Amino acid sequence: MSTIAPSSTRTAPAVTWDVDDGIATVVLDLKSQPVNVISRAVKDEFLACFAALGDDARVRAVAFFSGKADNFIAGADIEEFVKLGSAAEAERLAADGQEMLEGVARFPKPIAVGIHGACLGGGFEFALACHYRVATDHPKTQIGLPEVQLGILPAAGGCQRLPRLVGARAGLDMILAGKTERAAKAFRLGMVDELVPPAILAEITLAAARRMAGGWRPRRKRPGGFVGFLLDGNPLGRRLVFRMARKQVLERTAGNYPAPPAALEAVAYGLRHGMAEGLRREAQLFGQLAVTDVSRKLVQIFFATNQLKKDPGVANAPPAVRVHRLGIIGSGFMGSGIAGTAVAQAEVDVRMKDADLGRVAQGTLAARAILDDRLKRRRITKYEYARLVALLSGSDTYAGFGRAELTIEAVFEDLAVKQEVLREVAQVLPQDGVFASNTSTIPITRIAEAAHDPERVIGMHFFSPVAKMPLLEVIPGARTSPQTISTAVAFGRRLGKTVIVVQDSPGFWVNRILAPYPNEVGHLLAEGASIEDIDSMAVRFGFPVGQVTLLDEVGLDVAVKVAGVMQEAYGDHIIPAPGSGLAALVKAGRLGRKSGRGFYIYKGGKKRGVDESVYGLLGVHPNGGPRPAEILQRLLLGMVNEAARALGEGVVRNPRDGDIGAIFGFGFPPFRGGPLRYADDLGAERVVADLERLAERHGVRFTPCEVLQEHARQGTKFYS
Ligand code: T1G
Repeated sequence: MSTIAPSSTRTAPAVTWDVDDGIATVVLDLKSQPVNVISRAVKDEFLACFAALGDDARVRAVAFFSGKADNFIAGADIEEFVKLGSAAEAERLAADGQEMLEGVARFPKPIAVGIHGACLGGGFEFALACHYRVATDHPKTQIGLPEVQLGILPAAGGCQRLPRLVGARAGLDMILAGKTERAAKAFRLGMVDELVPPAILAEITLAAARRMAGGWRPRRKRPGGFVGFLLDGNPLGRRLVFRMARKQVLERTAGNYPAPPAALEAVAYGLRHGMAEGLRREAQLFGQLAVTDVSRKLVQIFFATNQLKKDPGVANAPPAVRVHRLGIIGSGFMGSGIAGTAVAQAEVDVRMKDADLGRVAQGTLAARAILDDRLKRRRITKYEYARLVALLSGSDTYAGFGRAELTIEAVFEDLAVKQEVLREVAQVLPQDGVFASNTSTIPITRIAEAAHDPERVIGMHFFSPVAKMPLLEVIPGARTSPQTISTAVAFGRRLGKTVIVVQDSPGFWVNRILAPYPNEVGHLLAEGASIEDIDSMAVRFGFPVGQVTLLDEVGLDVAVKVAGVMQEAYGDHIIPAPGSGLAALVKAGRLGRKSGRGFYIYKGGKKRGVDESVYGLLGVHPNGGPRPAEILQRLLLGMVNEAARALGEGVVRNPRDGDIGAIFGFGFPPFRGGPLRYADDLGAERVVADLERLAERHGVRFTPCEVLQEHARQGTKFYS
């Protein structure tokens, strides 16, 4: 086995190789890290290795593999590029990476690469520079260029090589959304040449290297056939493709994310002016993006979610109980959503229960719909679909709940009903079975009063729709045991959720910091603001939808319920606007999207315009109201103030959890980093001054909380 002396910081070399019968087998295994990444040091080892192989007359071809069990290469080392001090330095880093891969692409001996596990960013760009790609047909094998999700673009040739391999449209579809694909789809798109079971990856890759050593070269058919030729294959067609892509990108990013338009520019420029010019433009654009605040914020979110992935949720956490069977009580919208997600993500046995078999059947169908959707989008095979569907069962009794390590209730939002369910199921739950409530407003400690052993009662607050919303709030009650916490957190993570542990106080974290937001909508409408103005300001700030639209999505009846709990708990500063407010709409049967009418009209599942008659029902008149800038300030600073106040009370353990909760819970714009990072960017002094000005004009609901005042006094930040 040959190696290159590793850099001073590492003892073991990352790149090793052997030569056998003319084929050099190269293995990358960064022993110091759980995943392979391409750092400067690894790049140096690559360069030295390929130089040695180039000079080695025994070598006629190369087969490249990762030495990691489930990871190929996770890309360039993100830790390195966040330390970049200038656009020029970043551009240099990209150009160096391009140069290395140009060396691979032009290597005088053919290189076949065997891919198993995550092959992302610079890792896939390396594979694209190689001459033949074999990938394993395995769930762990994810292939793509996710760079725009970090606020940058693929800068080691990805914007040039991928569109040339799979066509401009398919390449842009991957790059502009930062998609990663399962190996089967990557094969269908032409991103890899062969799809094999993991057991024969080495054999097939070596065979390909031998074939190429003998002069064989892969003949890849033109991607996309005739349409591909019409649109991807000529400048006129491509001009149309780029124009449409530019339109979609601007619609999706609302101009808040510079990376996708820049990536489009890098792809278009390269296809117009050739590979070399394309690479130069790519490096230049990467340099500009890598030092932006947007990229820094998105990278902070990447590392924050990674830290949360490893956080058991409680200090000195006892090992979590592994859940093999999940019990679900209440097969309505939330219950069936949890059931379907549990089968699809965690592949556990799910037993549903509801008052009658009719409801159970409906719930089972709704849960199965999550699997249907994955089958339709080819995320699972027919065989996997059949196997997963078989994991779902239901009944109108608690039969089967005796083997459920975890049971989650999602019944009607009422304390007495939930306590009754707890008493019933407690009679059949296994010795160390955990009971979790999906309540969004009722204190867990209150629910647990109905339990013989409240240590095993916890809150698991999912967001709707469960299969799509990434956040899970885990809420320990006053007597919940550490093992119950670690069990709930671990299971939440198996569902693919980002889990934050929050305090058992009204509204928990997400509904708590959201509370001032809909409340302020009431005040703004009463002062003559229009629904359009309120929603458009929020979207321009970066929210996926406006607050009024969000109320219609959540359901006005649910919003009234949550608002009631918030006003009761925090009446000193959550002060509703005069008049009947949302209750009048609910009384008129307007529940939002689910009833076809709320603030907006919904037809055929689509949102139509504002329902003007809603103003009459609310007793308000949209006659101009506050200036747009003030609308936004009042919506945002109310939330920032509540987030700071709740953090001060320990509702979340740290600002990281708070910001991740806001971003994943209700779409606080990721490029702003979350309400607490946003407050840091504004500066506590300015936030306090703005709040004091608003309090003078609009009342105590804007009185800056003590936490913010202290930061303003000390000149400190939430993130030190
Ligand atoms: N750089 C640095 N550290 C990384 C890393 C990376 N690219 N990827 C993962 N890590 C760390 C991570 O922080 C964690 O650290 C540990 O590895 C295990 O990760 C030129 C410039 C690969 C799917 O965006 O999506 O290439 O917490 O817990 O759940 O165009 O990590 O243990 O200290 O997430 O199995 C583009 C990012 C880079 C992929 C594995 N690449 N990584 O998930 O493990 S930009 C990405 C992931 C680029 C080029 C550009 C996931 C994963 P710690 P983990 P996992």
